[in-house]
Amino acid sequence: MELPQFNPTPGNDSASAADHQLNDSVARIRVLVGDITSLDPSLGIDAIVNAANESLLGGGGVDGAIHRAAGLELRKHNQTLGGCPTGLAKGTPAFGLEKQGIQHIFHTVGPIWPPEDQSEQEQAAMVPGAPIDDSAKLGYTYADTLLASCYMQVFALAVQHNIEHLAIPAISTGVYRFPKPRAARIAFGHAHGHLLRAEIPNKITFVCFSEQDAAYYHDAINTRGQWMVSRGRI
Ligand code: AR6
Repeated sequence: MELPQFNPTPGNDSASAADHQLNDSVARIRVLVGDITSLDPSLGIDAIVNAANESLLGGGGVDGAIHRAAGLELRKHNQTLGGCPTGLAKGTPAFGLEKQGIQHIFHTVGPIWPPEDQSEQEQAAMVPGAPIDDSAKLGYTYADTLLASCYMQVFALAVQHNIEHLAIPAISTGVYRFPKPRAARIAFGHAHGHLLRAEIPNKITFVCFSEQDAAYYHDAINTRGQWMVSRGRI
C-alpha cells in the first residue's frame, strides 16, 4: 500500500533533514501476513515478541504457537522467572526457534479489554468522565496506557539485546479482545516514535494473522497524519 509522501520545505535544510528522518522511520516498519513462528529466515528476524499471560507458562493463540515451536525448554526456563505483570516484558532465549535464526523471545502481557465489571471499567478510564469504550480518545483509557507500555518495554529489551530486526504480533487483539484498529494505532504510533529516536532495532515487522488484521495496520500508517498527536510533523 502506498504511503503518503512528505513535502520538505524547499530551501530549509533543517526541515529537510527532519522530513528525511521521519520518512526513514516509517520505512523501517513493515506489515506482513503470516505465522510468527514460521517466518522466512531470509528476513533476518533475530527476535520475536510473544503476547503472553502473566504466568509466562504458555496458553492459546500466538503464545501457544510460540511455546510449541520453542519447545518444553522454554516452559522450563519460564518457570524460573516468576511471571510478568500486565504492561511489562521479559526476555528469554528462543530455544527451538533458534534454528530459524531467532535468538530472543520478548514476552509481554497485554491488557484485557474491556474490564467486565462496571466498577473496574470506571477505574479504567484515565480521565474522569471519559468514555471507557472504543469511542474514548486514544490514550484516554488505562488499557491504552498498558498496551503502550508493552511496546515500550519490548523496544527497551530490543535495545538492550542489540536487535537488528524485531517481529511483533498484534498484542491483546485475540483472546484479550482489544479493538484491533485502536491496537494497530498504538502499535504503529509507539514503533514510529521509538524509531525516530533510536537506531535499534533497525527494522520492525508487524506480523498479522490475517489480511484484515494487516489492513488495520496499513490504515493506521496511511492515516497517521489524522490521528497521531502532532508536534509539528509526523
Ligand atoms: N502468528 C501471528 N499472530 C498470531 C498467531 C501466530 N501464530 N496466532 C494468533 N495470532 P492472542 P492476546 C494473532 O489471543 O489477545 C493466550 O492464551 C491473533 O490473531 O494470541 O494478547 C495467552 O496465553 C491476534 O491478532 O493474544 C494469553 O492468555 C493476536 O495474535 C492470551 O491469549 C493476539 O492474539 C493473550 O491474549
